[in-house]
Amino acid sequence: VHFLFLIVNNKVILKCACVCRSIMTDLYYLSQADGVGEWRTKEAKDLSDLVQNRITYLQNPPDCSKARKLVCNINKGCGYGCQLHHVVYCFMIAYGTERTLILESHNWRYAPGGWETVFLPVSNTCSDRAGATTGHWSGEAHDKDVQVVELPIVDSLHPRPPYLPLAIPEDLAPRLHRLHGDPSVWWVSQFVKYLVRPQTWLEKEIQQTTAKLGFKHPIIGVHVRRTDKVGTEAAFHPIEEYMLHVEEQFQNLARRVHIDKKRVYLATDDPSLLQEAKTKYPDYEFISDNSISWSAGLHNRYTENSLRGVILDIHFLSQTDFLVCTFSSQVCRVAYEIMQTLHPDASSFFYSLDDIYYFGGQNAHNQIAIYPHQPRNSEDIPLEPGDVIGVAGNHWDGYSKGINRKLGRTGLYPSYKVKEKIETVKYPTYPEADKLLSSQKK
Ligand SMILES: Nc1nc2c(ncn2[C@@H]2O[C@H](COP(=O)(O)OP(=O)(O)OP(=O)(O)O)[C@@H](O)[C@H]2O)c(=O)[nH]1
Ligand SMILES: [Mg+2]
Repeated sequence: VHFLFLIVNNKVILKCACVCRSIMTDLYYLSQADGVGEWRTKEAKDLSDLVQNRITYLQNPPDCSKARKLVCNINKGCGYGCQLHHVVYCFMIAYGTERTLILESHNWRYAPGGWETVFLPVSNTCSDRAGATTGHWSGEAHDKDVQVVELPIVDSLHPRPPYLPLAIPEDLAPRLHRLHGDPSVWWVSQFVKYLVRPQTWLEKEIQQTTAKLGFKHPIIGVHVRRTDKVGTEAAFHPIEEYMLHVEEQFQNLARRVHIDKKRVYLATDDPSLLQEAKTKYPDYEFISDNSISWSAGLHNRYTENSLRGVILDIHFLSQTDFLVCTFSSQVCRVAYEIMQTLHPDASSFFYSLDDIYYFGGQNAHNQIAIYPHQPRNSEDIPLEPGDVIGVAGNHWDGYSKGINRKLGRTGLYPSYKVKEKIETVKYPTYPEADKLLSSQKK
C-alpha cells in the first residue's frame, strides 16, 4: 500500500490500494478467527511472564556479596534513547552470562540523582558493585573467575559475545516465531519493559497527563525528529510526508473501528511544528504538549524536566495504534519496542520514513532469498532461493538494498523476495526461575 501510494493520481493504483486495504482487513480478522486471537493473547502473556520472571530472578540474588555481577554505566555520551539502548545491551549480556546487572547512574546527564529518580531500581537486593575480584570485560570464558565485570560501550566491546541483538534465545525461538512478526524486537522489548518500570510519582504523572491531554483511541503516533539530527544523521522530512501515512492508516483503521475523530499524538523536538500541523490539517486533532517540545531542544535537553518530557512522549507514542516516524531515531525505536509489550504482535504497527528497524551495535542483519530474482538492470543483484543477503536498507518503493553474500555483489532487489534471517543463540535457560514461576501459578 505504501509503495502504491507514492504514485497517486492513477485510478488503477488507487484501486489496488483499496484491494490491498481489504486484504489487510481480512488478514486481521483471520488472525483473530477460531480462537487464534485468544491463544495469541495468552501466549504473549505467558512468554512475557516467563522472561520477566527470569530477569527478576537474575536481578535479585539472595547474597549480593557473593553474586556474579556485570557493571554498566549509563553515561554514554548521547541522548536518552541511545542511553536506554546502551543499558539494554548490557542487560542482554548480563542475562547471557548469568550475572546480575549493576547499573551505575550517578551524575546522569539527564538527572544527577540517577536512574532511581524516575524508574524503579533494577534490583531490590543487589546494587553494591563490590566483589572479591573486578576486571574489564575480556570475554565470557576468560572472565569466568572474575566476580565483577565492567562492560564498555558496545562500540569498544572486544571480544563480542553472541548475546547481542538481533539474535534471540534458542529456547524461546519456536514460540516467538509462532507468536510474533519480528521476534528480535520482541526480545529487546522485554528488557526495555523491565527497565522502564516507573516510580510512583512518574506513574501518577503519566495518569494525570493522559487525562490532561485527552489521550484517547483511536490515535496514531507521529514522531518528528529535528534539531541536531537533521542534516547530520538524518534528512529533513516535512510534516506532509508523515501525514500521508497517517491518513492512509486511518483509512485502514476505519475498516475495523469507528473513527470519531482523527487523533494524532505528536512528539517532536521542534516546538514550531505543532502550530504548523494544526494549521495545515484542521480536520485532525493534534494531541501534544508544546512545553515538552521546548524542553527537548539542545539548550534544555539534559535536564530533569526534559527527561520527564521524553519519557512521557515515548510512553504516549508506544500507546498509540500505529506509529509514523523515522527509525533513524532511537526515540521512535524505543517507542516501537515498548509498543510490543502492549500487544501480542505489534510488529507491523509502524511506518518508518527512513531506516528499517535496527538496534545499533548489533550483529550482522541478514535476510534469506525465498524467490529467485533476475536483475532488471545494472543496479539490481541476482537472487537464488537460500542466498544470504546482508540488508543495508529498504527504499520503501518495493526495493531493498543489500549485499548478496554468496556473490559479494551489492545492489537492489525486490523486498518481497526475501525474509528475515533470525539468528538464535544458546542463552542460559534459567530452570530455577521457571520452576519458581510454575509453582506460583499452581
Ligand atoms: N521530549 C522529546 N524529546 C525528544 C524528542 N526527540 C528528541 N528528543 C530529545 O533528543 C534526544 C535524542 O537523542 P537519542 O535518544 O539518542 O535519539 P536520536 O538522537 O534521535 O538517535 P541517535 O542519534 O541514533 O542516538 C532524546 O533523548 C530527547 O532528549 C521528542 O520527540 N520529544
Ligand atoms: Mg543522537
